[in-house]
Amino acid sequence: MNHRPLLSGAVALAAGLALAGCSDSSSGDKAADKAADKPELKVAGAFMPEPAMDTMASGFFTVTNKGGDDKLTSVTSSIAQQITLHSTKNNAMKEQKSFDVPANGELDFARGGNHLMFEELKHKPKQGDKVAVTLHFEKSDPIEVEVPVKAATYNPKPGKHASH
Ligand SMILES: [Cu+2]
Repeated sequence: MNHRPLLSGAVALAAGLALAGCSDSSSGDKAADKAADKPELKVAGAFMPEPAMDTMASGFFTVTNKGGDDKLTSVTSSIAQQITLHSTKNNAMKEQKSFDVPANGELDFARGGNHLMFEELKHKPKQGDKVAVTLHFEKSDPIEVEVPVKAATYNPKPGKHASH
């Protein structure tokens, strides 16, 4: 129950409208919604390193889950034309269609690992800015996150650092 200020709500609404044409998942049957397995998601530690390029930026965060399993299916923001989900393995990035948010577990995005790729930026974010981003899940309602833009080298989890 983390209520966001009105502004990000408006942004999310706009993003939702823009996306409406892409969604064909209105056929979800509520009966399959087992109450006991309901995911309980929380997003923390979000940040975007100030991008070096005008067109592309990356983003990181952690989703913790105190309930049943879920899936991160897409991410939207009014700042970018497209946001893709990437994993990194052996220093090679790979685009993913979705990421599992395991039951009673977490989905971690960190430098050198999973990351968001903001493509075709509408403007270049600067350190100190906040970027409104909406995370979309298979089961849970979308979660809005105000992602702070940090220094280009910012890394809160240096232990996981790898070149990227
Ligand atoms: Cu990438």
